[in-house]
Amino acid sequence: MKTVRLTAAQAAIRYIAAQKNEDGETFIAGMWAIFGHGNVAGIGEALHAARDTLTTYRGHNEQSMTHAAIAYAKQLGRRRAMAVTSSIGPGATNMVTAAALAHVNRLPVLLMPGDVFANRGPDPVLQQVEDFGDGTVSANDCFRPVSRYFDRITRPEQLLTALPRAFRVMTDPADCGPVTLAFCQDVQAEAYDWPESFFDERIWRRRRPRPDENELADAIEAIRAASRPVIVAGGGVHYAGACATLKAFAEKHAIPVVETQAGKSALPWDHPLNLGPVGVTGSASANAICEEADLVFGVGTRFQDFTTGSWALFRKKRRILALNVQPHDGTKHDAQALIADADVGLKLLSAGLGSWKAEAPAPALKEDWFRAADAVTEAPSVDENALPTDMQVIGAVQRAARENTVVMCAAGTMPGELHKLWKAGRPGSYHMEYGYSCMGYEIAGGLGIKMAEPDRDVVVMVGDGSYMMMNSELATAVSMGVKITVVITDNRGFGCINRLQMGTGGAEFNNLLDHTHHVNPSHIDFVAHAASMGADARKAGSIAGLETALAEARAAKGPFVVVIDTDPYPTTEAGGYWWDVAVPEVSDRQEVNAARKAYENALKERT
Ligand SMILES: Cc1ncc(C[n+]2csc(CCOP(=O)(O)OP(=O)(O)O)c2C)c(N)n1
Ligand SMILES: [Mg+2]
Repeated sequence: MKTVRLTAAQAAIRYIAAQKNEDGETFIAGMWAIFGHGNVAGIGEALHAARDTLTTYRGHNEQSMTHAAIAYAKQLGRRRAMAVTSSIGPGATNMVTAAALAHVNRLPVLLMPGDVFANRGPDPVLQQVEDFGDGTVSANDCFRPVSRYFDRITRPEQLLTALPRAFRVMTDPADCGPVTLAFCQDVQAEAYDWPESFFDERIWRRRRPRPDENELADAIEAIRAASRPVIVAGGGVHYAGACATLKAFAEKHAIPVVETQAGKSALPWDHPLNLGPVGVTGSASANAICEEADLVFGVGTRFQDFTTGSWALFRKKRRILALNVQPHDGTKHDAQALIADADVGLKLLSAGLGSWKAEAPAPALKEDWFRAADAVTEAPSVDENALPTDMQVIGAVQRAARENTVVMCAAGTMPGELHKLWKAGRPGSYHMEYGYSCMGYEIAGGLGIKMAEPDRDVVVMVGDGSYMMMNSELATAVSMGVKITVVITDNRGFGCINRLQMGTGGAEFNNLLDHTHHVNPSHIDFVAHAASMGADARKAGSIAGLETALAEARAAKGPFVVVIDTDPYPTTEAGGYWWDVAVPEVSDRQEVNAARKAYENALKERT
């Protein structure tokens, strides 16, 4: 056997660079890195030597650069991914939140935090967590519950099995998620005689599992037995590349489609069978169809609470059929499962259904919804003095958007409003991280999206709260010359949680900046802040000013930031569905007692 002598870190990087997707692209498109003693000498040296085959990117925070990596994979429908390396200790645990984000959203990312010395010689090293009773514990154990595959590399040759396993998980549609290879510092630098064949190019094809014949027959029967089925399209439709198949299926069988946050843009917004967004942040049209449906047919959805109205919308007595590649998702709440790739599953179902058709929904439902949505997004009249609403901001961004625009967001007021109001055109034009809804995903995520699809206009919608939590990859976007447009809606605090607090009977407390413990009122100059990192930044004093700024953004060469003050209170009243947020059973506040009563009534409704 021909062998090659390399360090474990050099071998890992060489192996990673040789793994391809079915389009012949390297599956891992690059590695984000922040070095410390846990990875600079080992992985750092290997990355430098391999810089022509695997590009290294330097972010400003391990969590946010992992967000960029994850957004990259999400935008490309999991066809490619990125890797991230950190030092040990704080650098590593900074990535744990991002690992959880990838885990919840079923997105691939390869994490390679450094780990303590396997030989334990210098223990305890700087940043080493010491467990008094367990010698095998390190800070990286925090990754275990948020990794689909976790391993600690304590000998070089473990990579011979660990790396193929890592790629199997990241490219497996059912198991897909973050992989953590915690890489002991001394092991990274240790040499080993590797079989040369280990570094041969390898193609990882997207597996498309076919359904079990009995499950397929039962699913066909379930649909045939329904008179008013509805399709709930989730993120799995995008990941399976099944948008066109879904459209053909819906059209042939006249079944209305509603979209989850991850599923939105599966069908164009103006398609007659797209009844709109479903659930807590859904449209009146979609939720009305779901309430009346006798079969809820989920395709590639996790059925999270925002989709199901905390299961008040899809009550148990309603029949649920779930087409999902992952049995865990396909059997939730006693759903009848059809375990298969969404594209394959829909095609086989359609063949089995033949010319069978459901009753098409009345067009009025959709028309009424868009009348309500358009009313809140249209520009205010010029003599209106009130602060603009987030809905009006969405209207302005929508009017400035082009066919290739991707709007993205993760947390705050905007996800719900965008779900309701954004008119998504083609698949991939709406990128919402609403599985973990992680504040701070936005700017870094926007960077990752633009790296994935450089020809698209990327518009990042971010609240002042999320911006303050994590913004420093804006400087990375500036230095990398990556152009993204960032719209900061400054409502002076955590507007959505303030409203949730009021909705559950609470006093306005600790959310808006003016309601926090303070001596000096907050005056954050977001324009100056963004400009200090090199972004082209300006303030829009009105919706008209925002429209002007968005037109200017077109000509910008790098990141363009526009800040607009918005009213923290109004949201779109139309549409929506109940959300289970537990209200205190006893309280001195009358408002809480009233909210509790309403909550208990709602709980009764759900059963
Ligand atoms: C990391 C993280 N911490 C806390 C939350 C809970 N949370 C959701 S939205 C939000 C406030 C967002 O404020 P901002 O970005 O200003 O948006 P706004 O609601 O004001 O529009 C909070 C605290 C979260 N989603 N993520
Ligand atoms: Mg805010």
